[in-house]
Amino acid sequence: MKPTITAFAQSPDRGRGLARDMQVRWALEEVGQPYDVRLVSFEEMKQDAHRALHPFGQIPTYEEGDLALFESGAIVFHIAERHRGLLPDDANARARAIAWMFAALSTIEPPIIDLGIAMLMERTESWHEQRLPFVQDRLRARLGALSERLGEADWLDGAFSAGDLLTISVMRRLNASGILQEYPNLAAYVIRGEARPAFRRAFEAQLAVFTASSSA
Ligand code: GTB
Repeated sequence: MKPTITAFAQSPDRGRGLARDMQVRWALEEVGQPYDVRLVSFEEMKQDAHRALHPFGQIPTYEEGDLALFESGAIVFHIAERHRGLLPDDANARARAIAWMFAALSTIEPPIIDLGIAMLMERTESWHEQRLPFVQDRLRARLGALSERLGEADWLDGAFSAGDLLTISVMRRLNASGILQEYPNLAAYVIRGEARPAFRRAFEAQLAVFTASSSA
């Protein structure tokens, strides 16, 4: 059955593919599963019909027959479990790939979000300049460890997996910060992910939504 996902009718990222429908689109493209997209406005997201799908009134959601899911990580995991291509067959390698999925969302992403908050929401605060170096240092500690682990490998643990998909997705939010470039192997890793045909198709699809909405 063809799943339907939700995405911003008007993404604040202006087509840069930073909203989290991007990782769901990417996963669906990797496994070759066609999908429909229902675009929702900020207003619609907070209404009962959407809240029945997503308790927090956000995107993305995923509907497939009787199943309705929220949380991009859970959706990517579901796609990876139901199709071949995003998780290895070997049980131990599969468990490690799942560990990388959790690491992306619960260990790597938080300091990235923290930097985003510091740069976008706290700039005018009197304490911004004092806090920023601590936020940056916490992020550098995380990226340094990840960089060391990745080394010269293409992907985190053998073949490309859902763990790489989520890790690259969360690091893409650093593209404009300059910090990623301090770790050339991580910068190259993100570029390698973005060069995958499935990523390109997903990116173009979300960009088309922005292009259509900005020319309407
Ligand atoms: N943990 C949830 C998940 O992974 O699915 C988080 C979902 C979430 O944060 N959704 C955001 C949302 O619906 C969109 S992706 N926000 C509307 C609301 O809460 O009312 C986060 C996002 C938004 C915008 C940008 N951007 O402009 O760059 C990047 C990421």
